Amino acid sequence: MAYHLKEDDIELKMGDIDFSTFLFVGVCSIMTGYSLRAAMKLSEFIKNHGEVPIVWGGVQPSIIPELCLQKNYVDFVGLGYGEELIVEIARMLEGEMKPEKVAGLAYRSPNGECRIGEIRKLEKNLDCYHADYSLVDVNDYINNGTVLGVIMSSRGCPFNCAFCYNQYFSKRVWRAHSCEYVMRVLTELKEKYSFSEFSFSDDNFFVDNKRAIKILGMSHDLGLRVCSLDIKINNIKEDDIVKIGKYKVTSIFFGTESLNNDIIEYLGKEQTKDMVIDTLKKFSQLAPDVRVQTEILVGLTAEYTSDMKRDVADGIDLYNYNKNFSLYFGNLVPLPGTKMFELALSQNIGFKPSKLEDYVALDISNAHRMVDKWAILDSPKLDKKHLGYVERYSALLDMDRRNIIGFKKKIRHMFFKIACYRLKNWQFTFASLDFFFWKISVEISKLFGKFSGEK
Ligand code: B12
Ligand code: SF4
Repeated sequence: MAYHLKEDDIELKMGDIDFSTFLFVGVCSIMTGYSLRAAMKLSEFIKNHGEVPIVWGGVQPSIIPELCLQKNYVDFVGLGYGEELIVEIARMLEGEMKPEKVAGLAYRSPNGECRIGEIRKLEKNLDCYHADYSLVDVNDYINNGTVLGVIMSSRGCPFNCAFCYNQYFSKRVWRAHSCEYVMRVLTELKEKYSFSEFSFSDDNFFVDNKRAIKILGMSHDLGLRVCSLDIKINNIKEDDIVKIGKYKVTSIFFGTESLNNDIIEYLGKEQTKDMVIDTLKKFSQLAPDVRVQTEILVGLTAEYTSDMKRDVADGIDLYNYNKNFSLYFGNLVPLPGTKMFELALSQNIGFKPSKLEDYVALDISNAHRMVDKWAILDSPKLDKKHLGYVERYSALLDMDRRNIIGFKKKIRHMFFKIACYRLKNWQFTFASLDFFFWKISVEISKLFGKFSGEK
């Protein structure tokens, strides 16, 4: 049985279940931040409603199993990829195996200490795992004919970005399903559900270009449109861009992170500002209908406020190279297990998560409030507030500027221009007024759309 829960649904959806009939409950895909808070709340709720072993897994518990096992509502932690591990955990709980024999399992010894079994070996052939979509209602993931977040054609990434979980989780090993497997899954889903677009949730879809293009072509032939995929620009060639356009991919995303070449190097990104600009220009020339999305991170460890300001201003200049482009400024969170996390600790300016609750607080939505614990701000109070605005104004930057016809588009464009001005000049006086007027204009646009039929 599988449940996909939101934090507020726990009591409503779990209240009537008799957990004592279960062999165990697995709390899955736990991430740093509010996902962890939900996992804690759910596990505590279940423990209070019946005696059943609770097993945690996902990218966050895998890196801090000791802290997780300090909570009495967590009995076991599965480390790393779980397809085979979960079966062995079930066998262990049925008495067929001892915990110490289960590779990749963290458990409590009889005297309460955390013990971690040996590291599991990675299965190279991903096709031997077949996701059982019948366990969830895929309709829950379909919105206006688009399926989001349920299809992965590969796992891991060979790159070494200093802030990314791949450093410890996949150990930079990239594993891929065959094209035939991906097509089989898509065909099965298409027969059963009504959708015309879908996204790939791969970390890096373009590790093997030939394979990536083949999958895009096959999806296109199947009558499906790929609405988003993540790429790394080092791998992309002109011919790939032409094909991405030809197969009508709606949008691609790549991480820019910074336009300051020293910082890019510090991030281990293996790219340069010129490469970013070149990619934008090429998409504009060779695949103008493909929306190009990217992100610049602010509040990096060892980044001074002046660096941040310059990066944000340079980021706004990227709009000159592609009209079907959108940029997001995200606040960095040093995630456990990454080099960035170690750097944040070594700064010695207050960053020192030591209990599970500290990892809950380490939430992206909270990042600008905590940023002075890892970034070097010239005027901490002001800059923390400004970093919050930087992220909020990002939302106003997302618009297609190829044709600005119609009332709604003109209003949107006006706010786009305001956001560009504010960000480029780091000018946030009376910024909250912009968001107030933005809210009002959204309401007016809705009304206007209702009367004029404009979308
Ligand atoms: C799709 C996705 C999303 C979706 C849906 C998330 C979801 N699954 O609920 C959305 C858009 C909502 C999302 C949001 C966010 N995401 Co996200 N997301 C992903 C993505 C691309 C795929 C996740 C996924 O479903 N994978 C498939 C599952 C099967 O993989 P898995 O969770 O790793 O599970 C495996 C193992 O962990 C293990 N396992 C998992 N559970 C269990 C349980 C047991 C009992 C056992 C034994 C094993 C086990 O077995 C599984 C199979 O091998 C990943 C990157 C990636 N490619 O994995 C990022 C990723 C998980 N997200 C990340 C982040 C940072 C976020 C956000 C904080 C981003 C933001 N700016 O807000 C938010 C937080 C959301 C939240 N709830 O807290 C980070 C997490 C880093 C961290 N340290 O936590 C990742 C790794 C991306 C990255 N490169 O940094 N995300
Ligand atoms: S390219 Fe993307 S997925 Fe790969 S290591 Fe860097 S951030 Fe992670």
